[in-house]
Parts: sequence; C-alpha cells; structure tokens
Amino acid sequence: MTDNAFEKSPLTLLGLGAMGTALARAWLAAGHPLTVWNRGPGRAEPLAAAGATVAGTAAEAVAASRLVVVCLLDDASVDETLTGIDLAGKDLVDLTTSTPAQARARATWARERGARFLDGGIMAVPPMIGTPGSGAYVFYSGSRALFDAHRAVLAIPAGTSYVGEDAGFAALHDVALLSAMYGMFAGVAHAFALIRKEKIEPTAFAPLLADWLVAMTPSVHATAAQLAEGDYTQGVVSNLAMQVAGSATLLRTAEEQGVSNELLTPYLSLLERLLADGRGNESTTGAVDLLALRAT
Ligand code: FVH
Repeated sequence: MTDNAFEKSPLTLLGLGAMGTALARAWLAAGHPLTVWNRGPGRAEPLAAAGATVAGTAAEAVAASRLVVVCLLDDASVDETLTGIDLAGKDLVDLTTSTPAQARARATWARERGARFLDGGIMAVPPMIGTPGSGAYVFYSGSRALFDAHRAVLAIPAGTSYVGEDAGFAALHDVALLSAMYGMFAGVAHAFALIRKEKIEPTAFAPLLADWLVAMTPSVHATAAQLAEGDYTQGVVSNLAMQVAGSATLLRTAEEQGVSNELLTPYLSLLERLLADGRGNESTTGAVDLLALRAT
C-alpha cells in the first residue's frame, strides 16, 4: 500500500482521547480518508466536521480499513474494545501505552487472529502531533512488513523510529526514556527545593539549572561506551571515590536547607556500594549493573 499525490490510503482510528484526536487531525489535514470510533459520545463530532467518517461500533470501524490504529487508555481497554472483532487480514497498530510483556502478548493475540501487528510508543504530547519541527516521534516494533507498508501514513502525525521485530521493544524504549525523564524531574525537584526558602528567584535559577543539565548530557554517551566496552575505568574524569566523598556535601546541604534527601539517597547509596566493592577508580556506570542485578 503506497501513497501517491492523488490517492491517500484510508485508515481507521479507535480512540479519540487527547492523543487520538491529535492523531486524527493530523491524518485528516494530510488528506487521508479516516474512519473513527470512540467508546463515549461527543468526541467524534468535531472530527466528522473535519471530514472523518464516524463508525457506530468498533467492529464497523475495523471493517472499514485494512490499517487499524488503536490509541486507547491502556491495554485492558484495547482488549475490551477488540475482543470478538474480526481482525483477519488487518494491519493493527497499537499506540496505546503498554509494557513490553503486554505488547508481546498483544502481538501473539493479533497473529492468532490473522492480523499483522505493530506496537508503538509515542514520544510526544498531543500539541506536538502533526506539528512540523516539534520533535515528536513514535517508536515502532513488531512486523517489519507492516511498518514498511504503512510507513508514509504513520510518518504523518510524528516521526518514526523502528526498533525491531520484537513487539516489546517499542514499549521498552518508550519506558526507558520516560524513566530517565522522571529521574531528571526528581533531580529538578530536589534542586528547586534547595533554593525554595532563600531569596533566589526560581525563574532566575531555572536557566542555570537547564543549562547545567544540557552540559551533563554527554555523560549518556560516555556511559553507553563504557557499557559496550565493559571497562568502567575508560576515560573517567570524576571517579567514584571523589563523587562519593562529594556526595556527603550534597546530603549535608539538604539537611542545612531543611530539604528531604529521599530522592537523592537511593542513587547515592548505589554509588556507596560500588565504592565499598573497591571500585573507587571507576565511573558511576557500575550502578547500571547493580540495578539490573536487582531485577533478576
Ligand atoms: N496524552 C499524553 O500526553 C500521552 C503522551 C504519550 C502517549 N500517551 C498514551 O496515549 C494513549 C491515549 O492517551 P490519551 O491522551 O488519548 O488519553 P485520554 O485522553 O485519557 O483518552 C483515553 C481514550 O481511551 C478510551 N477508553 C478508555 N477506557 C476505555 C475502554 N474500557 N474501552 C474503550 N475505550 C476506552 C477513552 O474513551 P472515552 O472515555 O472517551 O469513552 C478515550 O478515547 C494512552 O495509552 C496514553 O498513555 C498519551
């Protein structure tokens, strides 16, 4: 299935929440015939006015197109919506946030019903969808054939990044990036808490903090290189022994400022364990292995 200047490929979208509506608007704006369905009433009307065909049931919506995109609240709602619907011959793209295991199970479930399956992890918020230059993209994993067949239409709302045939990989990449983001949010919360009671304007402090975080991002690549080499002493600038010694100042400053250390201590205690293990000349990369060991 390919796009050309005269005939845009049709598709179906199930789920018209904030994200589903943004996706729908992007496809409609690009001229793709779009059939939509939403569980509750009201959300489809503005899209009908923009040219969408509104299906009365999920089954009707699925029957309308070969390419069926699902963007619902969670995997349970996908199950509730699609159970009992004929999916034979369909290309099912699930943009609902799920865990890797849920995505793999959904891929098997779809294959058993005669459908090709692609899972997606959306790296964007709704206003970024269909907005050129916003940086929005979607991780995809699962059927490479499905991805190749519909690549052009999938690329309309956001960029695409195919990360492998393993249907769980899109969710895994999505969650890994989101988890790192929450680590950053935690650090930002701690930093603002430290200055909270002082005569320091948060808005004056913000650019200093943002610039510092940007300056530190090359450490992501340094960590990756050390993990790939298996040598955590390679290119170390600030070794673990120095960092653990310095962390006492971080903890004490928080106490002086009346700030809880509850966000900081879990990470610092991993570094202390590495130091106790005689790894003071390494970088902080060993924390990755401590976390991964804990999970097994
Ligand atoms: N919005 C965001 O910022 C994030 C960005 C990253 C990706 N997420 C994920 O996208 C999925 C959809 O998110 P959303 O923003 O569209 O979510 P809502 O606005 O809350 O809409 C939820 C839709 O799901 C429908 N729904 C809920 N439960 C059921 C069910 N049991 N059966 C059928 N449909 C169901 C709901 O329908 P209704 O309440 O209007 O009837 C909405 O269409 C999500 O996985 C995010 O994690 C968004």
